[in-house]
Amino acid sequence: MAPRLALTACPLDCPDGCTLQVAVEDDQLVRVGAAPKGVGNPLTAGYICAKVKRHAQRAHGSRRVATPLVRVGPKGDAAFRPASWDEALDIVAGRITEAIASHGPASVAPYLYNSSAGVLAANGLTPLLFEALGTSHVFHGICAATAGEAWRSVYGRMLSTDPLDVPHARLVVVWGANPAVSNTHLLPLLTEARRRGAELVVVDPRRTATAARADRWLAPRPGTDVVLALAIARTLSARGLLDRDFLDAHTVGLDGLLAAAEPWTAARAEEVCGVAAGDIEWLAETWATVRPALLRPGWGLERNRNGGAAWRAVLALPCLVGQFGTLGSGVLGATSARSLFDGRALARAVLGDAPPPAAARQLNMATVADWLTDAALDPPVRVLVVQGANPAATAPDQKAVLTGLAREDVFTLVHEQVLTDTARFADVVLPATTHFEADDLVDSYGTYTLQRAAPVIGRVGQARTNDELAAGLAVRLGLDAERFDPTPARLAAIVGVAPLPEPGEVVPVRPPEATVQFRDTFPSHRSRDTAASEPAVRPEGTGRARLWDPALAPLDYVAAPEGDRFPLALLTPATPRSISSLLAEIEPPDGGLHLHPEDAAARGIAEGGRVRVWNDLGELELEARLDADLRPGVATLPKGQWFEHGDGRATANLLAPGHVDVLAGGACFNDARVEVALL
Ligand SMILES: Nc1nc2c(c(=O)[nH]1)N[C@H]1C(S)=C(S)[C@@H](COP(=O)(O)OP(=O)(O)OC[C@H]3O[C@@H](n4cnc5c(=O)[nH]c(N)nc54)[C@H](O)[C@@H]3O)O[C@H]1N2
Ligand SMILES: Nc1nc2c(c(=O)[nH]1)N[C@H]1C(S)=C(S)[C@@H](COP(=O)(O)OP(=O)(O)OC[C@H]3O[C@@H](n4cnc5c(=O)[nH]c(N)nc54)[C@H](O)[C@@H]3O)O[C@H]1N2
Ligand code: SF4
Ligand SMILES: [Mo]
Repeated sequence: MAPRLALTACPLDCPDGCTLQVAVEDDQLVRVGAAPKGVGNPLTAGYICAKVKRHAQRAHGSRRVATPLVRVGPKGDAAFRPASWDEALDIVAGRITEAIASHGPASVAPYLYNSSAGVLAANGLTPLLFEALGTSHVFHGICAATAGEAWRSVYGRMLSTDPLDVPHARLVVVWGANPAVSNTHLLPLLTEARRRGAELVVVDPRRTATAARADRWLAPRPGTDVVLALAIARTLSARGLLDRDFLDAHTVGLDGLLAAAEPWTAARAEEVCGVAAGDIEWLAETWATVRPALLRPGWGLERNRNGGAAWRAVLALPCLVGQFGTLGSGVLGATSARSLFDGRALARAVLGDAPPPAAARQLNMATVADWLTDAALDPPVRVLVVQGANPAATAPDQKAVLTGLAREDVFTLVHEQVLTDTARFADVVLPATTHFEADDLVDSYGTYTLQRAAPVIGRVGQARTNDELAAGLAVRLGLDAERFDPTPARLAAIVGVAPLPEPGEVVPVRPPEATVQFRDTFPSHRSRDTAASEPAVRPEGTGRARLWDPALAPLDYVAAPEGDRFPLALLTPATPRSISSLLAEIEPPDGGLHLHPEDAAARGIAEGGRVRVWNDLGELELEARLDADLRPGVATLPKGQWFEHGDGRATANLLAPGHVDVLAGGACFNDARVEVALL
């Protein structure tokens, strides 16, 4: 019999939101591919990435968690016995009850990320279960927190430009993003814009595959973008290139921004950023004159101590030159539909109208290494619940994270699809469904689409969804079973999506004719403190961009304190092999340490040589790769490695520092500074 074809959607933490077509035989996925052209999300355009083509190997692979597991050996050894769901849930509920009785609800820490899960799995019953219990809240500082807060500070709730409008641009500035790897379906749109005459500028310390397609590549030293952006602002002002009409009509805070920019002449900026003054001036002039211009900032901008300042300064630039109001102008930010759902409606339906328990203790994913090892934390963490995340491999300061995960006095539940490096440390592992086995919705942060991921195969092993897990715990913890009913159609209806879209159907989240910023969507800061300068007379939703906010930290540049001890900046960019650590186990990224040939030569290192790379946090032993596409002083290792890759004992995250950005508490992976030597 020929395999059965079915449509679904990809929920992985990738901006593209592809519509998938899978082939199924004997209830097994035999192929994962793209939906035919013309079906589903137009951005998919008939192709998907290579890694998701391998997703069947993951869904049915030997690493899949098939049954609940209960630890029988030392933590970290992955010695488990199988158990029934009932037994495992009883154990977990018992430990949560004990922790609450002995140390209060804040002693329970739910590390719930689910950025590669569907909308319901991520925003459904599990966070509400822990809200109902009044446990600690674990903030998503691991990614995009800084970028999101910067966007809110400048543009409030203004929507992103629609990526489908990219071909209308005549200038595209891609800053700290590498869409050739991490947003591959944007590339054809960039190519189309270039075919129609657009200039592409890429700002990245590496000559990425995106930079290789660009007309100009500017390579700042990592973490110095705030200086580069302020120097552009100063150049625009000094040369009379500011769009005064736009600024007067649509912004506040120009004087504050220009005061912050005043010290940064192009020449002084060149010293700090390593970008030639002439290039800085060229970009300022080009941005002011080539119209329409589009900015696509990336998350590479945020992963350092200056990330918030950099994002805020970069986001202000299009306002200085008035690059808004027409198709092909504006800023491509996150398009997530989740914010359009009525999340509070679900909270009311599940939790009732009772006021939530007293403000929960806030913990941060980005500092898990600290709080999980902090002997003085009051109350201490007694139960850690990890769902939709793999902190052993993905959080900074890995050595401390592992010390925390190995604590005997912390009971750890991991709800997972596969036996990750984190799951190996669990007391109980519960098997999770993949999106091929469960009913859910898929939105994306790089397209204005909402789609259905309906089950295309039966459950693998005894896998359960996140909402089913929450329901199972809720009844054992004395909460109302009906309110915690995990039926997907019920949950979707409550948040405002009824009926569920058909597989392959796309619910447009934003009207196609209303995608232009400062024409169809405007900044709005109404949800935050309303500054005195906020024009109250404007109609709803037509507020101003806030170029500078006196309530926030100054737009300062802080140099890395390591100085000469650790002269190389270690970046850990996304690779085509994985989405974070997901799928890296199938075909791992090359684990070699990339070094610029000059940096290698200065240390007597040749291609393939065994090196040690270290800082105060740890040391890895790896093979060297000479890479002339880096700017000198920059080294790279792949994001998303498992322990078994590369060094074989730890990953790049061993060397990533645990401090956070001041704006939003975002992780600073790319502040890793290292030294390298031949072994
Ligand atoms: N294939 C693939 N796709 C992915 C992911 C993946 O792991 N693999 N991850 C997904 C996720 S979770 C996210 S958040 C996004 C991330 O998407 P991106 O932001 O595109 O990804 P990154 O690789 O983190 O960073 C982008 C670029 O920033 C550069 N960079 C690093 N530091 C600096 C700096 O200080 N200044 C400047 N200007 N550039 C800098 C890096 O060299 C890199 O090329 O991608 C998503 N898509
Ligand atoms: N060195 C370095 N580290 C980084 C970064 C970096 O740039 N450099 N980038 C960071 C970024 S951008 C991000 S987003 C984070 C990601 O950090 P994490 O979210 O911790 O990492 P993932 O690998 O995405 O892990 C997600 C896990 O969720 C599981 N999962 C998927 N769907 C479901 C579901 O429906 N239910 C359940 N229960 N589980 C599910 C997957 O099997 C996978 O193991 O990593 C960060 N780590
Ligand atoms: S990971 Fe991204 S590019 Fe790959 S199939 Fe999923 S949405 Fe598409
Ligand atoms: Mo991310």
